[in-house]
Amino acid sequence: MDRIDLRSDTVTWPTPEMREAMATADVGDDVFGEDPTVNRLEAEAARRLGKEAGMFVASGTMGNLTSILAHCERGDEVILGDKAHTYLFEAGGIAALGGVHPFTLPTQPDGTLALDAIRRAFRSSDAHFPRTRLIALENTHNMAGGVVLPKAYIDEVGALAHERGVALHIDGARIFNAATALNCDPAELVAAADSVTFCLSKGLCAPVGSVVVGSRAFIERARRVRKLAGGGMRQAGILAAAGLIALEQMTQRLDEDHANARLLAEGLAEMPQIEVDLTRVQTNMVFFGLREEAGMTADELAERLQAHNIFIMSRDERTIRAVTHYWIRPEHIIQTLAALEKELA
Ligand code: TLP
Repeated sequence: MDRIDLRSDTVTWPTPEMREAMATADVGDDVFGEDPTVNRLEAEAARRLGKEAGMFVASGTMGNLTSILAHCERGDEVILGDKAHTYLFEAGGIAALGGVHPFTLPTQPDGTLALDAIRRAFRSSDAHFPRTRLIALENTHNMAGGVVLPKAYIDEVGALAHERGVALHIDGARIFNAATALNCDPAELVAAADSVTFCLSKGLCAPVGSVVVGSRAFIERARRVRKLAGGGMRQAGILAAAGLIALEQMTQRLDEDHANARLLAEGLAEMPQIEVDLTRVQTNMVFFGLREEAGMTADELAERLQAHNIFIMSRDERTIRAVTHYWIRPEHIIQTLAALEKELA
């Protein structure tokens, strides 16, 4: 990469091995179910996450949209956090395209929704109310700072949902980061979920794509929604070939990104102008705040760093997000810390 781009792990380029695999991929018409590389990717994704079937989609947004619309009818309700990516950053698609009503609960600092709040959010069958059909969690939780939701919590939410005949979806855009941080089998981590979306094109470096996994019946419904949304792709094996490398190999090295995030956070913690909560630096994201004495806003700092060929993302006037990924090496972190020190001096 020609610059130190910490804005997101979505900026990752495909690796040379991915480009090679894409150039030589076996392909077919995936709308006919005939692309062998897509079929392999979907089967492998389902196996890795312990579900019956998978569906390749264009993006994380499309994965969440197709999942939620496959679980819910128009007028049904999904319980989700007020800082959930699906609620904040997916163009209101579940409401706009599916007529699904969001019931938001406060996202807690650890990325969870309080179990009691979930219990209270279930609707009775009174005709005045929408029908509660789904709970959606996010793991890792982006806006909570890339924190990890542990298996015990997911199991509890799953039990609560299933007791009430409600399904559980996980926006696992970065589920392999969560499993890496917890040092657990990703299938175990999401065992209680009825569906999971995860992204190949974030820290896993694939150029495009996400996969939705769940039961065979669920994936059949989700395929219909994908078609409705214009997401039926043809020789998508070109993309799935990179996805297979993402899934098989890139999931094995995420601890390097987590170590780099830690290195960055620990360096930041030593700077008097910066506020960072090290307990929340659990994966590949570092959220940090600028204190008054920094004398500049997050946008101003981001602009100054650009002169050093370093890119970060401001989240609000005082908060910044930096995300590590395959193309960020420890020496880039050292360079970033040096540039920050200079600009904040
Ligand atoms: N997140 C992006 C931006 O939208 C902010 C990022 O840079 O972090 N779920 C989660 C938890 C996500 O973080 C994202 C992307 C998505 C879903 C959507 O994925 P895409 O961008 O592939 O539609």
